[in-house]
Amino acid sequence: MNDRTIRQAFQALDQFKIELPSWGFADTGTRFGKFFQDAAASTTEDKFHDAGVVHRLTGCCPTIAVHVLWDFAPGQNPKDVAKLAKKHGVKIGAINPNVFQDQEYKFGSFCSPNARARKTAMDHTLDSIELGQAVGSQFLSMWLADGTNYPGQDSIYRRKHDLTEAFRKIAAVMAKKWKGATLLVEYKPFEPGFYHTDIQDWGMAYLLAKACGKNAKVLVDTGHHLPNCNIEHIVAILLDENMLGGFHFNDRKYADDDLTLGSIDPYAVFRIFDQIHQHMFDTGRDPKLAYMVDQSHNLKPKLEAMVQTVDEAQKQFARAALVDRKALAMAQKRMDVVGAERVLRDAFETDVRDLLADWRAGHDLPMDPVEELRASGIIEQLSKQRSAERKARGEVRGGSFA
Ligand code: PSV
Ligand code: MN
Repeated sequence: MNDRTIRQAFQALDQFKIELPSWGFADTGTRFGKFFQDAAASTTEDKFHDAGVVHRLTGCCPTIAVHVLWDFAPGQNPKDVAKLAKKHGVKIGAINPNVFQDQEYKFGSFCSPNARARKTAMDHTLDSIELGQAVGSQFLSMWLADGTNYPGQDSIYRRKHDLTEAFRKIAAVMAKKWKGATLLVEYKPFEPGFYHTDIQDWGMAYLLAKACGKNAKVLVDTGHHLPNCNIEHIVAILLDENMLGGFHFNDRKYADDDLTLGSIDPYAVFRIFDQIHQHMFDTGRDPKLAYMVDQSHNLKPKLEAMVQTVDEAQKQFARAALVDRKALAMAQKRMDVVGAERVLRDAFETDVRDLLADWRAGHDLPMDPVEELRASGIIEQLSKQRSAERKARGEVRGGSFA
């Protein structure tokens, strides 16, 4: 690495911010059960506290995404929730309406054949828009569980039409009431709909976002693709069309596994960031993407898993900044396949740990945030404190190992 490339990587790290999900700090489970962690966050304040810890350790997580039903109590003043976040050194990021949990949504939300369910979903989303505006957020992230389980169960056409009309309305209300905010349209090919999903892939998310107008873009959740899908290709196309809004980062081996970023395939993360850096290099523009984590930590201690993910994201982002773009362009022009690939691999195989440590030292951050967290005793202290608090609240839950 020479001085120029180090400067490049430092600049990239200065720009790189990644949002944490409030739900990544709380107890979650699989379809088969929940495994509890004593240090897991129970309250919204616990989640903000934990996000604050991650931000203090890494310096690049100033915002936390919230799920409306999980993080706001009914009737609560949203400004109080924003104040709570501020108290812990973070701000509220993307607002996630929840139109998948209530019994009413058994056959879908905006796509349900039942007009009452469609209206409930719309009312909740309009409330979420008010919330987002009140807390100063910039994003409304929409993920729907809508889909069907059996051929013939419902009209795919009718569902698409109702969905498009609903999203148009949401975007129009946002444009009027929530200036500057973006509607992020998330897709997922299956689960819980196992025959068809109404927003199944980037093509459908793109169509919906296009139908909405300028304030809607596509959100790519890395776990929401069929096996072997070339995600960086999707990223490149969406960037080129100015239709990429942001990411939900996680890793997977089989399906939407929600594993920590890069735990299975770090090169895939690098290749996504590479396309983003390439686009910035080609256009000279920053696409201002909303980088977010969307993980559910079942076995790893939640705080450790989050810091590990952020560290990995910074590593891969810095590596992608090291790609010698001119050498790559020349190799491509020469049709030198091996040469071009070697340029990418050179960057990917660079050990950036010292570079990251130097960047952190320059920002008064711990050089190894995972190690710092493990040595700090914070998790042990939270385990004791939160167990006592749960006991005092009379909360009963199963025993836990950690
Ligand atoms: C759905 O699988 C998803 O990726 C959506 O982003 C949800 O909001 C999130 O996970 C939490 O359930
Ligand atoms: Mn997601």
